[in-house]
Amino acid sequence: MTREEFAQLCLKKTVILDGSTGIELIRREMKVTGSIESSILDSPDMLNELQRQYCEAGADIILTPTLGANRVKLQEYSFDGSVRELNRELASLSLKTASSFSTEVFGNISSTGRFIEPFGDLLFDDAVDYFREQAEGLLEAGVNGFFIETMIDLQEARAALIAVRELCELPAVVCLSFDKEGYTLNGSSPRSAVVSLQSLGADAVGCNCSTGPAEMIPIIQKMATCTKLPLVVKPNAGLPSLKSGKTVYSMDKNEFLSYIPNFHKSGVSLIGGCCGTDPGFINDIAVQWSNKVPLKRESFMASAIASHRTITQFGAGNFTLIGERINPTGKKDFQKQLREKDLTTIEIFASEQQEFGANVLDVNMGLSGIDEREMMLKTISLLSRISPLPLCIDSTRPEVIESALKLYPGRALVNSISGEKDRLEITLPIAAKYGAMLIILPLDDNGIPATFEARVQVIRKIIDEASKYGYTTDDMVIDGLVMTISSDQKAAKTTLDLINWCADNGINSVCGLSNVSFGLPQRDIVNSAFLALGAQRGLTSAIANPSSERLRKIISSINRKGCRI
Ligand code: THG
Repeated sequence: MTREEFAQLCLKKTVILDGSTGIELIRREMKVTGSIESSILDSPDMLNELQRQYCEAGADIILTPTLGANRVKLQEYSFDGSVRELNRELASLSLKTASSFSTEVFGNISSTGRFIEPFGDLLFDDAVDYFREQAEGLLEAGVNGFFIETMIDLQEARAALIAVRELCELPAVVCLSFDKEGYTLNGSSPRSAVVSLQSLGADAVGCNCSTGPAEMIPIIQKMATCTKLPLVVKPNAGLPSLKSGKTVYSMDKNEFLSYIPNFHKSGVSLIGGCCGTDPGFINDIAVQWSNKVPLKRESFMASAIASHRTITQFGAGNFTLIGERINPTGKKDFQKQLREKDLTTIEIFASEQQEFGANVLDVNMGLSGIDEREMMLKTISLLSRISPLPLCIDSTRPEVIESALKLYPGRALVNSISGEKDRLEITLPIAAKYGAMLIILPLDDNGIPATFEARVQVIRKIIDEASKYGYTTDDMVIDGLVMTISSDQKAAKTTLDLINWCADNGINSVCGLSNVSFGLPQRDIVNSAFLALGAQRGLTSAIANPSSERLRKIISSINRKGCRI
């Protein structure tokens, strides 16, 4: 099944998924020794019987019984065989059963049970390797797509999706598990999750397990506001309890079914069940919903970046303030600290800038005599844990950007892509792989074009190049390239004209506001005056120092009036 075919299917009908596999097999008294996955290999007939029932019930997609078939989980059961082979064999069983039906088989990937850096000690690269190994086995069997689910950590979901995308262009669905309050175990929000996963190339996003259907409705509604992707729900049949030594789920299929109209209204396209559901549930869902066309979702939030907790949207009438301070340029004490790998000031800059209303934090670790990559990673790791604000990764070095984007548990803004050859050939594909949003600098290997027209030409070329990786102008913020006014007054006018051009073309714009006043006294006044001029031309964001009260007042007046004063 191609990604396009999957997208079409999700538009055409409510896609019916299967219900519980492992739990249902245990309820049917499958003999378990070691992991459920290896036990299934010993009872292939029981799996065949269950999956045949799901296909007969009307499931459009069933999942391979490989939920825990990753190296880390299997090691808990002292599994010493080949992870790839186990996945291939299990997937082959499902594919064989489904071959008599028009049902697709998606390879199921789930949590390792460990937390990944920056939230835990499992290295991100190692996690990607474990998921790649599993996905390779599933692919060898010939699965039609992937279903990454029950993820309690956005970072782990990212790792699994990146592994799948490194291997193939098959459809990939990603579901996380949220608690009653609507966050994953380590605090990822539904909006952050979908913004991040959409940018990494997921084909559908949603939630499964953990709670019953009632708690999933507000989560899905939040997701629907900021993704254009099809939405998925796979609730548990209520909450589990122990009855005479057996785990039972509180909800019967009629009660479960009573929530589905609400899911439909909230924009869900794919429905199945998780723990406690069985072919009877899926049969009734299919009978009532299979022929219903999912709701058309018209608008969604474009131009959003995300930390693992919150999102920031560029444009849409709000001015975005990117705090400039985590940058050693011109700060002697901070430079000394960075040379000693001391992050105290970074922590202070992060919280001060947030208090002063920053919506994003720029992080620049460009300083001679330090390991820029190491310090960038330390900073991202710290900020991901202590600050809710999304990050703007400010570096000229592709290897720094690559490591930073990999580690960042969200969708970052890359600062920046220009028309220079190495930026287009090296940095742009890296940014695309990790789904970053881009700051576009209108300069190329010949330097900064002097005229407005020549700058627009460079921008058009970069937009063209980026579109080859699936980028649209919604994923870009164009930099007006502010220079100090003390050396060239004409340059400021070119910058303003470019901002105007962005506004006329509906593209977001940014400027490094403090550049304008380098070498001048009373910098705050000059910066503020230039912000007002930019706002008048439709500027939608600035990299600036949020501690200036004058600046903040101008921003609040922009926000009151819409983007153009
Ligand atoms: N465009 C893009 N990114 C950028 C810039 C840009 N990143 C860097 C820079 N320009 C924007 N950031 C800063 C950060 C600090 C200063 C200026 C621009 C600055 N620092 C004071 C100094 O050097 O004297 C120190 C002030 C302090 O102590 O806070 O001026 O244009 N895409």
